[in-house]
Amino acid sequence: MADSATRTRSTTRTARPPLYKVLLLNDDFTPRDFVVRVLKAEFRMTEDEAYKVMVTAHVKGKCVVAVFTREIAETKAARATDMARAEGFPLLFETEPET
Ligand code: TYC
Repeated sequence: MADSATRTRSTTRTARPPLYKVLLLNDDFTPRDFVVRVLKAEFRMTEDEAYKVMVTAHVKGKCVVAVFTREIAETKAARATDMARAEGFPLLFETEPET
């Protein structure tokens, strides 16, 4: 068969992995500054990005922080939540599959 001819693939392309959202949940106790600090540290956000996400969660109850593959989303959510526990704050990050 000539190089330019069309041929049927003998293998299937690898599917893209499913993606998971990391959600920031509001609470009445964690200081705003601390939420911003955690977002900057764990999700590499700028001050402005982190502030906007914090205010959205504060007003609406929750906010999508970022989207990753499952293991990365779960690890980052756990690390961010642990940072808050270490300081005695109830701040919570959750993961949820993207539909
Ligand atoms: N609601 C908190 C306060 O008024 C601040 C806050 C914002 C906490 C966002 C959590 O995800 C959060 N101190």
